[in-house]
Amino acid sequence: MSEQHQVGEAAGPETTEPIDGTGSDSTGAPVVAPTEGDIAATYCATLVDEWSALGLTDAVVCPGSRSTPMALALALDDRIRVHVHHDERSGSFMALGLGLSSGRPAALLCTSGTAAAQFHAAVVEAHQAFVPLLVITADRPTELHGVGAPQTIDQRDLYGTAVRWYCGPGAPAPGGAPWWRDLARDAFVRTLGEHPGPVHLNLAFREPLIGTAGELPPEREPLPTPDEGERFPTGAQWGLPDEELGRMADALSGCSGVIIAGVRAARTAADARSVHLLADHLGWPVLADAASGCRLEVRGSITAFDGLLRHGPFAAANQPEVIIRIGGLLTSKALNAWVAAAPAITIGIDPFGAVPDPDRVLGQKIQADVATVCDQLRAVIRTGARPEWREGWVQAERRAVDAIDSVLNHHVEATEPAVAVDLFEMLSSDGTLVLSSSMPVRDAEWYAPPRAGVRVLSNRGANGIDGVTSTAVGASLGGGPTALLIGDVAFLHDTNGLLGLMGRGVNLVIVVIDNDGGGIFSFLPAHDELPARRFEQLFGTPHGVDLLTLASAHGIPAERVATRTGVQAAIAGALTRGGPRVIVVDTDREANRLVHSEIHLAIGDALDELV
Ligand SMILES: Cc1ncc(C[n+]2csc(CCOP(=O)(O)OP(=O)(O)O)c2C)c(N)n1
Ligand SMILES: [Mg+2]
Repeated sequence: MSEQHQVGEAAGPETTEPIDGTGSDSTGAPVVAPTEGDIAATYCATLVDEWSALGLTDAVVCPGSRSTPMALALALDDRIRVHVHHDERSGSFMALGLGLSSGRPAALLCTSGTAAAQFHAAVVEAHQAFVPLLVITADRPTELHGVGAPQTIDQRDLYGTAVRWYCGPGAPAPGGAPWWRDLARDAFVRTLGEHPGPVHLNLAFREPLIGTAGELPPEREPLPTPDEGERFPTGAQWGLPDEELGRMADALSGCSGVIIAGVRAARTAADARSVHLLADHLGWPVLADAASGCRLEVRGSITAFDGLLRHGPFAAANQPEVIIRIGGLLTSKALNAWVAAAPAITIGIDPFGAVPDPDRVLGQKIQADVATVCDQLRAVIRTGARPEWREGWVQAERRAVDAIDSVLNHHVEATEPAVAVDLFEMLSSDGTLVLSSSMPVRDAEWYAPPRAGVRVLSNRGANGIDGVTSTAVGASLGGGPTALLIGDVAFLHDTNGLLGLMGRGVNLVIVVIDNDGGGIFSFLPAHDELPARRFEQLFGTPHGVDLLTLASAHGIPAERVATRTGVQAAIAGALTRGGPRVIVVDTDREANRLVHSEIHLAIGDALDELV
């Protein structure tokens, strides 16, 4: 439940002020009492000062009047980079992207009214994906509620259960000053708690909204800051207690098993190393999502698991006795069905205690630090699987990867899987790749090569196709080359993500797969069961929008390509030139369905030869 917190109005004034707002000091000189604007300016400067001290570096500010005191305070603090965004929905996803890539909350500010409601989708994503986010909505003071004041809605608990904390402290009054820094700390620290996520401060301001900040309340003892290089909140820092470790070691010892690494399974390179060291020790393969941090170029790292497990004989012949799942859910239905049907002990490990389990297959959920548990298990387990167990997976992986390559190499035209593969291969190893929901995330999961160092991000908390461009823009604000792989519908959903992009000083290559609609639906039963016209109307949803013109309207250089070499040249050029660029890749939904079938068949044939 959200808490209410009164630090402003509830606290009486510290000093008595004359009614007319004037008085005199001890020397008899006239003293002008602070206006509401001055109080708000001091209050906001205090919150911002405290947040800066705690490590806030970025704020996304959406224009509006009621938020003036906070907008000015953020802009006046040299330690904070202010990113202005016209559109609250895109702006909120930009703040989400900042938090997703840095592991630190960005501040997100808007005026009162429906502007605040526009943040909701990003707040939900931040909630479900454990992304820290400091949401600040401006509001009218209490006396303007319920009387039809313009641009006034009920903003209390606006985001419901999606926030870690809600606080509506009322309009500031000088008497509350001793608690202003506490309010700032409470909000900031809660974004980074055991379960990082969004916090909502609903700050009321009275007119006048512009004033001069006075002396700030004294600073507090600094809080410990996270270790240098710790990019993400790490959740649980502990491992398994001895007794549980013993039980788990017994269960794993001598068994043939797999580790399935989903999104953000490894939050650091050390996590990934520990996962692979344990897998090596046990003689198990690691089935690693492209966004897991565990897809490394090492023996036993399996990338083509979707294709392998679509092949019935392989899936049946390679039943594990134990499955360890780390990180988010994978999109591969073949993999998830194989896990659900496996007569295996299935254990989930997650530092936030949040391993997704929609099929209810987990026999045990462990909230612990991934690297610590892996290291502990490696130290106590003596016997691994038979060597043939992992060898079977390694051989099959090699065959499957060759099969994928050879199918893709036969296509001169741009194919969607090849675009994913090429983008992964071409991005420099200090780069960040953002994947949109729908086919981009799947093509990357199923076909992307291992790329150590490349950071892969996507909105997998709620799997929306909204705010994806803005998420990538937010991620790119952290510096370093960033690429986005996105479908045309998702791109259209967030064209306002392009607002102001040329002025944001980022290196962002946006690769739009333009199949004129929702390509993913061609893989669903509706594609075969509905008349073609009905399918196109409700699922295919062609739009015919010229995406190049759209990019040009924002002054963003853009080009359209239709061949694989064209795609490669465009990506190479964009990465070399830097800055924002849109590359629109022409594909066809029906052809995409066929190329995926071609790949599955080729993998099947390659595996048949193995037996
Ligand atoms: C906000 C939101 N609306 C709708 C959906 C449902 N949805 C999932 S994929 C998709 C189509 C996406 O099309 P596109 O981005 O072009 O990718 P493609 O399927 O062509 O790969 C839709 C509408 C969603 N996930 N999120
Ligand atoms: Mg599409």
